[in-house]
Amino acid sequence: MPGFKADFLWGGAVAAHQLEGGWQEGGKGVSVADVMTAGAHGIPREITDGVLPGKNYPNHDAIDFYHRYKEDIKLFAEMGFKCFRTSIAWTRIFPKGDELEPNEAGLQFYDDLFDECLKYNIEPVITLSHFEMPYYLVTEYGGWRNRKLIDFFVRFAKTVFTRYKGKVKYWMTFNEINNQANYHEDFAPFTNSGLKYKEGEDREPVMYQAAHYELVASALAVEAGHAINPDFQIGCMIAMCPVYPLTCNPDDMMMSVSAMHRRYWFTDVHVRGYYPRHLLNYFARKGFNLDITDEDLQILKRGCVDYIGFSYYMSFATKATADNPQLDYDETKSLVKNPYVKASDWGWQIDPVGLRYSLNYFYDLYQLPLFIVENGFGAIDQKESDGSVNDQYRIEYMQNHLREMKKAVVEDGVDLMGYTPWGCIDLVSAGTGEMKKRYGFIYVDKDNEGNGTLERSRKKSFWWYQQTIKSNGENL
Ligand code: P53
Repeated sequence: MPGFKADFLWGGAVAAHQLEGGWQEGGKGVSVADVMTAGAHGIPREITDGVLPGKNYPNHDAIDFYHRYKEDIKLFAEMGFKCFRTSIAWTRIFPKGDELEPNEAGLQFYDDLFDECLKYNIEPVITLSHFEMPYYLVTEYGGWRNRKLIDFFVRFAKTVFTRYKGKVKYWMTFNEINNQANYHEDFAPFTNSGLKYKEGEDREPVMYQAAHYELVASALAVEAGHAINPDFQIGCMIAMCPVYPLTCNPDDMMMSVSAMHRRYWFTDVHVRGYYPRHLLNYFARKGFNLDITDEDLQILKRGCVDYIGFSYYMSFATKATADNPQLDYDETKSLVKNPYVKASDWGWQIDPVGLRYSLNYFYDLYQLPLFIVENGFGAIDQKESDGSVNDQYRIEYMQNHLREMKKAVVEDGVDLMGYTPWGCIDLVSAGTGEMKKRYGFIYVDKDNEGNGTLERSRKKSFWWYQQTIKSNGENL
């Protein structure tokens, strides 16, 4: 039976702000991640007005990858990584975001980091904006509610495309751009788009406006990137949580279609270069008057992505209710528990079949190469007295997902480029700011309060993943 391609990109994924630390080193500016405190499951992270004394900001030091990347990449190489997904912290390159000239120390850091990867034949896979835009752009410009952000982002993109055109081939523009479909909570609008809502403001059109500017900026970046190096592969990055109908009641099925429309129209624009009709009709019904120019619509057509990068952790479920005849989707109210699957300690529903479903969903719709750029199990790990971590539950989670991924490739014929599990080394959780929600194959000695030696050690899953890569998935 055929398996994965010979050049399948096995690797791991992280994001700059969740592991680098060094938040004030090398001329780095303050990012949106630097003003978020630590929360927990059910306790949202606080977004403070700047960096305040006496608060715990876990991203400031993170796991000190900024100083330890050589040691960490060596461990990735030992596992056999073919690629390593990380992001470039925008604030290392343009500390405030609106400068005309980049910060050389920041550029040099990523030169060194990419050289270290290439030394082991590990391909860097780079996200341009992963929840870490300059905080200055929030306070001075209102974040992505401001059209000026397009120019700032494109300048940043062109700068790094040009600088690393011989070192990086695989890129993504905006991490999980569709998280902000959940605009009722503060986290996603802030981390995606630097949006701080005003009291009583109608949040929804602001989100659509910000997302539109980002999609235009993404398209301009794709166009510029292809001109800088025609070999570049530039993708989008979508948070894929398929929304199932709770039952086969036709109304539940239509509610699921509506929910999928609200969460995944972003992919349509990235891939096809135009807005789906259902969304334009929705804007009209809601009376949203958005700044979308004819020139923008031309740009979207010119900057279609080369592949679809996506994260997959869980599936959702929804049902129709009598008080919602228009099937409007509100992520804080419309989701129900799926009785057929279990959930993690953080309430994330574990659904390996949903990964096969997601791969088929994307491939049926778009026929573009797919890249699973995040997947994994956030769990509490117990370090034994001999220093080992027996994370069999993580191995099981991944094995079950990889088996479904393999069926999608071998049986369903999906074109899959690679697989980079999230947090291949323990790092700061995006959603909660915790250290104890661990994803890694590599354990990092640090706790929620910031105590620990930062020492790295191999978990049981390290050896399992090493074997998986070595056999190109034959051992699954
Ligand atoms: P944490 C929500 C739903 C799906 C993925 O998340 C998400 C989120 C945001 O929390 O984020 C992605 O750390 C994101 C990573 C993040 C990872 O999933 O909350 O791209 O930055 O760390 C896992 O457990």
